[in-house]
Amino acid sequence: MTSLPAKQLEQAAALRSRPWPAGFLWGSATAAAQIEGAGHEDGKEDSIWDAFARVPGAVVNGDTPEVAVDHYHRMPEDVALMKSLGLGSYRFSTSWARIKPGDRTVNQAGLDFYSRLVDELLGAGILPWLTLYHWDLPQAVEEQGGWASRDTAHRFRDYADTVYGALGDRVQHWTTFNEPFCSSLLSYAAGIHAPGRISREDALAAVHHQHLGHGLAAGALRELGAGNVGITLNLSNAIPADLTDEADLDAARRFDALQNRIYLEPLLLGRYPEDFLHDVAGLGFEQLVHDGDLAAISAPLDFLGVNYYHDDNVSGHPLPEGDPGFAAATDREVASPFVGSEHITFPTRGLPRTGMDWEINPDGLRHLLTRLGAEYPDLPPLYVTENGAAYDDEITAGGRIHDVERTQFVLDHVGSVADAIAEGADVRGYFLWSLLDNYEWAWGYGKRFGMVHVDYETLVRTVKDSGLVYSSLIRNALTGA
Ligand code: IFM
Repeated sequence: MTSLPAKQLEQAAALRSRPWPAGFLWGSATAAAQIEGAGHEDGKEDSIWDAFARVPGAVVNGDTPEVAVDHYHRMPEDVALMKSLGLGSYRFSTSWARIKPGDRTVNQAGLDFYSRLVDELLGAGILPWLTLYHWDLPQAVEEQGGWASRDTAHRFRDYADTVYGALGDRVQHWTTFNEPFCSSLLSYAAGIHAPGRISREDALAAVHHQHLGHGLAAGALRELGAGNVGITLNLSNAIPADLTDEADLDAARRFDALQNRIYLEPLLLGRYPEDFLHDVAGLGFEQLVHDGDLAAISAPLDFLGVNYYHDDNVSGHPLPEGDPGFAAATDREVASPFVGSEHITFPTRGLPRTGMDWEINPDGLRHLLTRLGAEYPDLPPLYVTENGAAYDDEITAGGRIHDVERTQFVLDHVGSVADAIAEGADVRGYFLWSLLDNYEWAWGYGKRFGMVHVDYETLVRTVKDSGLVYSSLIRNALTGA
């Protein structure tokens, strides 16, 4: 700790003394396909990410999730690491393709792995926070239609049932989906995530069928006795580049619908946004929504997970010459197919950026958390289920990783959560993304988000300075020191 910049040490000390609500959860998050490896061991079969990674050019460097960071074999060591960091909770996902390979029969070895993980966590005093779907659909299900098929929602409910049957006696917190924006629009319209489809109709079907899968699975979990069932959304503040420009205002409205409201409104209000339905008229969306679907989708949530990385500065005009744009625009251009000929662009605001080229604006997190409460009166308790930053890390000769920028990112965003709470937002936990460096999807292993560095040759784990600071922060916040 002594080699940390004085300003960061002071900031960490000040954060510890903010009035964190009793029982506030401090955790970290990962996802199965990003860390487990053992891609085809003990009965696991292809997920869409195994298949997508084999498509030439789909993933940077041709990186695959086959080995990842070998968490499947190093799980006890990783849980010991979590314990040493003082984590109160660990958010992980289960792999459908490991538990029900090809969605045919239950693979006991797959279930056993998660059962051992849960036992290990509980033994270490760490609360397990389970996500059922973090993007790794069994490839066989994709070949039968994937999320464009309504049947996949029913299969997902059955898979949820299976996982609950094995772990429901010990896991209290159940998240159905992680970031359906990515697993529908980015995956089926933009083609940049598995399965790599480029079809507006399929993407819209994926949106609704994932909502339906959530509703069916949440209902089944509750019937089986689950007490804490929720979903995690990746939300953003859509900021019109020029508040006086009609085209920018309209682009921000459309972007806000696709990134935020087409998830929030069905879940919290039992309807799809009118303006979105108008924008996609003619693409068959309304025919996908059957009687009873929205009632199932909008059954009360016990919590809403919010993943926040950046805001989006939105314009309805072509980028000015020389403006490289906000790099996330390559993802966000997913919005464009739904809005006719007019483009949505993301002009630079001159803010600092992370290694993903994402803008850094910590106050955006405070703004998002407080405005959700204002816009949705029946909002359930919120948990920040992901927040973090990728940077190029270097190990010093002394074996340390002085990730000053990531440390600053974490301190500033945790401060922003404290500000939101002070303004009345009901936020009950914060999970840093990510515990370990891992497989960053189509960006492969080049983007490191971990508070723990992983040497991809030796798989040795080394806690970075950001991990040391986070650990000190949460230990003291927990004890009120
Ligand atoms: O790595 C991802 C994670 O799987 C989902 N949320 C965003 C992270 C960083 O891109």
